[in-house]
Amino acid sequence: MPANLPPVYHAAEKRYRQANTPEEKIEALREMYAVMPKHKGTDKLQADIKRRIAQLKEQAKKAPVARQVPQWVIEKVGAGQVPVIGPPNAGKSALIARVTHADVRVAEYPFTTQTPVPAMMPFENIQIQLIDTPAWSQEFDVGWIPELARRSDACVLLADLSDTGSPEGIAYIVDSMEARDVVLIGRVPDEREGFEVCIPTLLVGNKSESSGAGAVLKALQDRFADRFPISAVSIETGTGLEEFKRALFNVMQITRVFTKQPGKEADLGEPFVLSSGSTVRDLAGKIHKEILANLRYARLWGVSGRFQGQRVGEDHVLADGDIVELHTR
Ligand SMILES: Nc1nc2c(ncn2[C@@H]2O[C@H](COP(=O)(O)OP(=O)(O)OP(=O)(O)O)[C@@H](O)[C@H]2O)c(=O)[nH]1
Ligand SMILES: [Mg+2]
Repeated sequence: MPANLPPVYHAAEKRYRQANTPEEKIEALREMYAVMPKHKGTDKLQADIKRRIAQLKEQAKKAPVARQVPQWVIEKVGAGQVPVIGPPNAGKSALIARVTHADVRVAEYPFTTQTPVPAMMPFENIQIQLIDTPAWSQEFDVGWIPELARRSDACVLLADLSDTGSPEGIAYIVDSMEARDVVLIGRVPDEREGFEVCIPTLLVGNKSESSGAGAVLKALQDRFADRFPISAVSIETGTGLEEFKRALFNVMQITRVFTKQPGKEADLGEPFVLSSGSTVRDLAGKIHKEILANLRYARLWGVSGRFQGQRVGEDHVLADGDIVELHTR
């Protein structure tokens, strides 16, 4: 039976996922419980929420002091936060060094990277915040990487095409994430239930110039093509890097819109970044709550209007590249 959870539930659930302290988590869970419909279809979820609240209360009792912000809580800047995750030596740091201006350590030996390092990758008119992460494999399970991924806007899974063990290495990471309720998936389904969080993910095979790379790429495609979009790059030769950026942008499901004042030229500098499916109302809320409260209608120039200057209501779904003039009371 579908649970038909209301939007307020999903909003509270998002707060739960992004909460940093047990108290914040408990508060969000209580709200989720309060607003959810109580019927047979939600029995399991109700029990699950109660169990989680009880566990968190126990936890809070045991560790009342540790108030430090964990190292994986990195302030989000730009159009989205995207950890680059993968087995040892795949080239995670090399990728970040190549597409951003960050000075990260690249080395032949595994387990070079120890802490998460953020770096901005320019793409067209936006900046995407990539995060370098330590290697993750069966030999070395990095417990906080799922927590980083859970809070992120998208992930890059990086595989080494010169290593025939890559499909196994990637499968290990995907499964370990799922065991922690983080589902990496190419396209996030519209409807979901329970505590799993789905993170849009691009699988990238690196070292495509190495011998045997074709066969490893094929093995990755056979195993993961119905789950993730897959790109191949060679950081060494630069092959595929532009396609990688576009593929990541596509996975992130972003809509970029520009705003304009009545009677003036549009500001085509930095766009507002919204998630796909966002409406005129979402844009107004992102700009200012006063504008949201007094919103009457919008005029559109660009992709999603039927004609230039078309008047649309607040439910109108915006398209990438739209220019929007908001009219308030
Ligand atoms: N042949 C080849 N080697 C590459 C390529 N990209 C990176 N490498 C090499 O792969 C090795 C590992 O690169 P890193 O960027 O340190 O890999 P990492 O995934 O960050 O590794 P850890 O931090 O140890 O997990 C280095 O010797 C790089 O020079 C590539 O496209 N082709
Ligand atoms: Mg590294």
